[in-house]
Amino acid sequence: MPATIESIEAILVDVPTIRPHQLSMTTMGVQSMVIVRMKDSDGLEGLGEATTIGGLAYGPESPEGVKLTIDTYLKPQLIGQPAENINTLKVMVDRSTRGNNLARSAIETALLDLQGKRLNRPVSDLLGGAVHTHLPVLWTLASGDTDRDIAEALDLVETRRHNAFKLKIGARPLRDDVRHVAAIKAALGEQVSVRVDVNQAWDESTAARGMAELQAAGIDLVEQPTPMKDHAALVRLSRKFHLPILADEAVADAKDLYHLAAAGFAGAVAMKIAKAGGPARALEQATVARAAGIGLYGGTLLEGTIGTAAALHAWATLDTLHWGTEMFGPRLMKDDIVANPLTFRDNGVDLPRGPGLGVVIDEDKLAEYRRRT
Ligand code: MUC
Ligand code: MG
Repeated sequence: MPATIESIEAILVDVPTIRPHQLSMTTMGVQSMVIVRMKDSDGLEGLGEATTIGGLAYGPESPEGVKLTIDTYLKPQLIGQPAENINTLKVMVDRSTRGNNLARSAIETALLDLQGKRLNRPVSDLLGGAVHTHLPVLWTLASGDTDRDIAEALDLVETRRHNAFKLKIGARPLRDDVRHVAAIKAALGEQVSVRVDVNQAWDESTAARGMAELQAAGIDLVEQPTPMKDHAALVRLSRKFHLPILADEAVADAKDLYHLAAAGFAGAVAMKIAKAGGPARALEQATVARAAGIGLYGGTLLEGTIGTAAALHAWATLDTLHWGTEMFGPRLMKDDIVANPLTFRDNGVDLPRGPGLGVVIDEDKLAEYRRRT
């Protein structure tokens, strides 16, 4: 008898951040995650996670909405189904559900974790096999204060936690942002890579001025300078500057990337399991990117350890990640709900060992941070 899916629980969890995290659209003091626990008839459990930034400030799915989607729509379809053919289950969900990629990502992750545990293999094996066991990870400086950001970065460089940094800008006038970024780059020096993420805050002419000044300041990469739907602006900017652009909000899945590439975009793409609808779907973008000569980057929506581990299993299957990864989400949070946190060392993170995601829930911590309604 093949194992069937017996129960699915979607749990809202709120963990404070170690400091305010300031983006162009919101400042975070807490991270809210939806943790999925999927049990099968053999007693195995698969874990998944869906996480976004600032409720509805970043994207169209909120943590509360993800829980509702899973509880009301996805769970009733999946209960009682054979758990072992993930593609069949994905086809079923695709037929009944549009959008809702965060919820789908949590479900795909839980199915992969369950399958990995059943087969006693890591999730990366289910995705074709890891070609790396250690991945580079940058850190985001976003305290909102230049001196505090510099002190934070110098400490992380000194302890070999990170040697690349992303600065969140776009909330302040351009002149102030450029001054802030240039001061940090000057303090960190040539050996350290400094990039910026504008999170869509600029119009095209502000972006053109900003990119010229950031190029002169020695910045390596500019992420999503213009609004997500303005593909034409992203294409024009990418052709105007040598400073590369990283497309983030503009590209959720392989189809978005195909359209951007076909329009003439030259640059790189931030893959995210949440945007794409799961680790396997996120990897579909890598195929399009490789065909179009677009660089790859392992992105995050600031997931906790479960979502971060799922993404790492996916990114580890890629030979080249031109811009590394930003899978530091668990370290932005004050605490962890897993018993075996990821190992961050040597400017990167180790791929967790399986079976499955290689992550074990800490029941006491989950009870502590679980949202009480
Ligand atoms: C984003 O837009 O890239 C990733 C790192 C970070 O600090 O924010 C996220 C979202
Ligand atoms: Mg971004």
